[in-house]
Amino acid sequence: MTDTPSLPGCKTRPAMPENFLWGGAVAANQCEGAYNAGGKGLSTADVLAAGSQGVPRPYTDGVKPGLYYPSHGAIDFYHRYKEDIALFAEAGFKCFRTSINWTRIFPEGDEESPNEAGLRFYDGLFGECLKYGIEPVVTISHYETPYTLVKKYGSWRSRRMIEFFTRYCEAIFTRYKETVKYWLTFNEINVITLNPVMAAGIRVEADESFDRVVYQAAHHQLAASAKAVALGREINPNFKFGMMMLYPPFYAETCRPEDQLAAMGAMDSHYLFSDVQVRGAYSRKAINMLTEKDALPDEEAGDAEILKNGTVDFIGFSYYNSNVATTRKEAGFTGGNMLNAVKNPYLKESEWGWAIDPAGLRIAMNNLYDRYGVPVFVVENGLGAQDVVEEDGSIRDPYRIDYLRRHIMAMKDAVLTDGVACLGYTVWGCIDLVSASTGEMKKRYGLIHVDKNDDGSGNLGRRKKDSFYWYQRCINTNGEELG
Ligand code: BGP
Repeated sequence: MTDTPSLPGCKTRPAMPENFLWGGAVAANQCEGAYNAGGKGLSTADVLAAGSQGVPRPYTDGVKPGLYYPSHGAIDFYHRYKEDIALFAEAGFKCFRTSINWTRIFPEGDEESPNEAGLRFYDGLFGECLKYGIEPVVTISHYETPYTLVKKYGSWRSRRMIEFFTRYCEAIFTRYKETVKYWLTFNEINVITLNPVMAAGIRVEADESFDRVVYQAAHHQLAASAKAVALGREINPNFKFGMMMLYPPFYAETCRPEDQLAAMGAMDSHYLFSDVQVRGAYSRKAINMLTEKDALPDEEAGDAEILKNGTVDFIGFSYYNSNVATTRKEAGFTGGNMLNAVKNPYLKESEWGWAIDPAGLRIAMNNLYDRYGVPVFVVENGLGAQDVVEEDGSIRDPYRIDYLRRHIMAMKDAVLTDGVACLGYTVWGCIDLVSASTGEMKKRYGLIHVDKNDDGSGNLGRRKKDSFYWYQRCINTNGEELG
């Protein structure tokens, strides 16, 4: 396994910033459960049945009897958040990233006014964080869309979604304007081109142009995000808005110029999103690429203005694995977050085939900061692995500690040596939760173990893993003690 190669140069800072936001991250649909409590409506996540490694999750037309839907119960964070946040506080979290379940606030999505019970739930949740001095970092839309909006309007295919999303944002910005400062609009907004079902509740039919459908829907999300940012700043000028993208650094497989061009092209398809959200307009290359694909989205008069007025303050991104660009036809593939990756012979892989590459995180941070000059925020990073509960109840997870240690060291290199401005770092799935891609529980990311299995069995008991204590020490020493 390669370690982060050292770059020449000297440290630009002696230590991590004092206000660095160490913490953990989850998504509502992967942990809350209680899918129909408090008047909550059905979301796209609630009609995604369980899959497994290599077996896609069935996206069903409503809830079908006989199928297991992991979001319905998840880890019951809805009823246990007080106990869980107390554990996050014990670990020393400075921030906690979670999302709001849109369908708790607008159960159908197109109502005129919000559901008070849903709003009250998040009053309690954010209040509990603040009680311990934990800053909430809130994703507005994390892989769940009101299912009624899918049925009635075709989800993000429809421009009307901008109006529904804006109404939802107005309700939460107004309600939480004193409790939440950091907002991320859409989780991994670039994933709409890789997994439109998960990201937007859109199933592209065989007789449709995939590119036309997804880039049109993406345009609606980009406009909705920009409108939300502008609206949020009116409601509270102190809000800080971030975009959130999946960032897969692509390495050219060889120094053949064609491979270099392939790597550049692969990255450009992701930068399309960050260019719009950070710079406020589609880039020249994006317009060329979309024109070539015959997928230039229909825009309305005023859209350019909307995008320009709703640029973000920082870039949140997820990082799990790097990828390889090649022009070779016979290249072998392995797993990866949302997109399969070409195998990199220099890297080991997780049990789910995702390449483990700490240096890629340093590269990602540098690339983003060099390109845009706004702070970055590592809002997802972690290792999905199977854990064993020992007879005495302990959970030894040196593999997870090793993964986190090496990624945090790489992040520190980016901050301390390369001078990248970074707001914080949140371990993905700080408490075990449902895997987004497979619906499994056994793919565990947590520092805290939850007694819940793939078939829904388990008593939901929480247990601290070894990695919990390791991360606690890391946070307590502001990233100094990683041994
Ligand atoms: C990201 C998602 C998360 C999360 C994570 C790990 O793409 O934003 O929701 O689940 O990946 O992926 P998985 O759960 O598939 O292992």
